[in-house]
Amino acid sequence: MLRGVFIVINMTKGITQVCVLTGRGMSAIGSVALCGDGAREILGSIFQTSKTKARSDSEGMRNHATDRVAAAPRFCSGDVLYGSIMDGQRIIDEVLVGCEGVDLFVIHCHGNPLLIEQVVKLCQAQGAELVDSETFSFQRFNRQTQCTLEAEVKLAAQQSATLLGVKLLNSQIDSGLAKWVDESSENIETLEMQDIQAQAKSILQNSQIAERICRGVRIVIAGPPNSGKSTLLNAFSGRQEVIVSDKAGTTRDWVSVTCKLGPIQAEFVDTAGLDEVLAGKDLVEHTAQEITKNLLDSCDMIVYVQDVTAVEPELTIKMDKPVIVVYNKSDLVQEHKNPGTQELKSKVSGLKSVHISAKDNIGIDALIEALLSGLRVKELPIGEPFVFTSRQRAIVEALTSVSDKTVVSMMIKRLKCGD
Ligand SMILES: Nc1nc2c(ncn2[C@@H]2O[C@H](COP(=O)(O)OP(=O)(O)OP(=O)(O)O)[C@@H](O)[C@H]2O)c(=O)[nH]1
Ligand SMILES: [Mg+2]
Repeated sequence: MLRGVFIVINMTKGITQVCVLTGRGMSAIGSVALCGDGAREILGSIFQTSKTKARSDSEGMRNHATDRVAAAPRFCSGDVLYGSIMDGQRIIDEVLVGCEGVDLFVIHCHGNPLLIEQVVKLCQAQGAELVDSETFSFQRFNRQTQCTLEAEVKLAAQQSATLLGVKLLNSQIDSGLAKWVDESSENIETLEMQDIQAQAKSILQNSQIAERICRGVRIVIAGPPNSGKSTLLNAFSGRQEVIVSDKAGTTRDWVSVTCKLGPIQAEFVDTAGLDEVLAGKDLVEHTAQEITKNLLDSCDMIVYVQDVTAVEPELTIKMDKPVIVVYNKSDLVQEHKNPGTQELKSKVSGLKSVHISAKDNIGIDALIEALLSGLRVKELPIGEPFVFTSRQRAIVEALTSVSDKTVVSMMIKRLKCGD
């Protein structure tokens, strides 16, 4: 990812902000934004154009007092200058600086985090306030759009894990949530309160699906030892990520792999096999099993892997998450001949089940379809309203119970326009 340093001045009147726009860690380029009333002056005190490589008209941009690009009126939106970031007489880095708007500059330096930190510290020493990239981007979008909902869409779209998520989010500006706000506000006099409450509940349901699409899902692979959980994780990832062996209790610590699952992104987590006997063996086994149980509580879906050849299988997990039972090793046995499988089926009737051979890669496509259908990610058409920030969620949650029309009307408007 591109790293960058932006110097931001005047996001808030009189305040100059500096913000690292690019990701953490080593990379080729870093971008730092500087914005606000004092941005041009700060830039003038730390940036010096290169005589050899700057644009031919750069001489006209020099500040005579400092011989640096300062309040040069001709360095304006769309211009890019090549030069050095200076700490006094010491060169910190060779950079490109772009002017992206009135008092908004972006310094593109080299991507070593130590360099980026020095650039930021120089700006801070000149009075700029450091802000995180989320806050910075939101302020920027808010200024551009003058609409809180639209700014929130742009920020969320930047962070979406999938293209489908971006499409769904963008649809909230012209249809989706914005349309729901407009129509509800227009018809507030004639609308029944219970209709608004029901619509708010439906928006919250849509939001759960939208979150899975935009942020991705966590799917925990659980089940008894030796049932083929790690083999299944390897089948999902398409490579040998985890050790597989016929020794029960091979996986102790959890291992996760993030990969594409149809139109969404999924983190598959392989866990230590659930087994009461193993749990009582020693502290390591006991801890491994506790970790598995915690993972089961924090996931979107459970894939419960059962060895189809096992005798008297038992479903040992709580059922408060969507579960798909996977009968693995179907290459070894005919399903109808196995008494254990029948018994498990009766215990978990109502649960979706899929027969696979993780080793031979058979049935994986059917399992993926079952997962997507269990997660309901194909059930949210573009343009359906949903919420995607904690601010919006708090408002819509409140709308499920508030019954005063004046209050409801104000709350609905706040969804789009902010406070
Ligand atoms: N025939 C057959 N063998 C399989 C299949 N899947 C896994 N196995 C074998 O079953 C054994 C256990 O597989 P693992 O993937 O390590 O099982 P696990 O559930 O992760 O086991 P623990 O980590 O000990 O809980 C290995 O010898 C695998 O090669 C399958 O679909 N068919
Ligand atoms: Mg394993």
